[in-house]
Amino acid sequence: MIQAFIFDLDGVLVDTAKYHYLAWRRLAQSLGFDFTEEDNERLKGVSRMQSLDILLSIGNIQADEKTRHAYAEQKNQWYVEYISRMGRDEILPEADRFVREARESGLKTAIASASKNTPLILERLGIAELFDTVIDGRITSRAKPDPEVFLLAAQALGGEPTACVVFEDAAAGIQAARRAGMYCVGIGSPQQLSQADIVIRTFRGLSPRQILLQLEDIKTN
Ligand code: B16
Ligand code: MG
Repeated sequence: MIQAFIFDLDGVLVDTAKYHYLAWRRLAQSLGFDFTEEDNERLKGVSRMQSLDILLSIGNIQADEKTRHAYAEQKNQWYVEYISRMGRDEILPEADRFVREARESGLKTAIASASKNTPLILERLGIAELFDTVIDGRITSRAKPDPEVFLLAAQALGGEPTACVVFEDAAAGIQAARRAGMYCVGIGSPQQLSQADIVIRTFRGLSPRQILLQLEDIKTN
């Protein structure tokens, strides 16, 4: 029986990808090259240092360890500037209502995100109290597609991985959920997220019960 819903943050509950993009593009431009929205797609769900390495390879730039950390720090300062101005209106459509309903129906809820800025984002959106536990990039040592973040969330909730459903927008996150032995609902395009058990475009008009029924159908067929 499903006992918990585990939510990725960026791209599932809030669209911070646009702020990551603005900050990465600012860094690229300061280094003398351009960074497109298409390039930014490659960074979704990927850790900060891995994202930097992808960006530097696009600009064909080599940098030593110290310089790489300085670049990442600069990008993060700009990113934090942007997200500090976010408000509740930036919660993705009906995502908070969906989480609230899941809790009311007796499910446990968790955040499992690669972002070290998770506490700031939850505070800006005013949704921290909707989650029993928060596992994020400050705690984990291995990035998605490694299952660590989801396994730690299940452990903190006291549930078996097979009793958890993960909500993810990134292919690497879906892979991580599968490796953790969990069900996975993709948020986005069915073509890009074909490894998920179910793919939805948005939480709009959707109830936790509908998700549970669809997963039940998959199990029995
Ligand atoms: P930060 P998620 C991920 O969050 C983002 O999708 C990814 O673009 C970002 O690089 C990563 O967090 C690290 O974020 O620089 O704030 O620590 O999708 O796992 O919630
Ligand atoms: Mg994400």
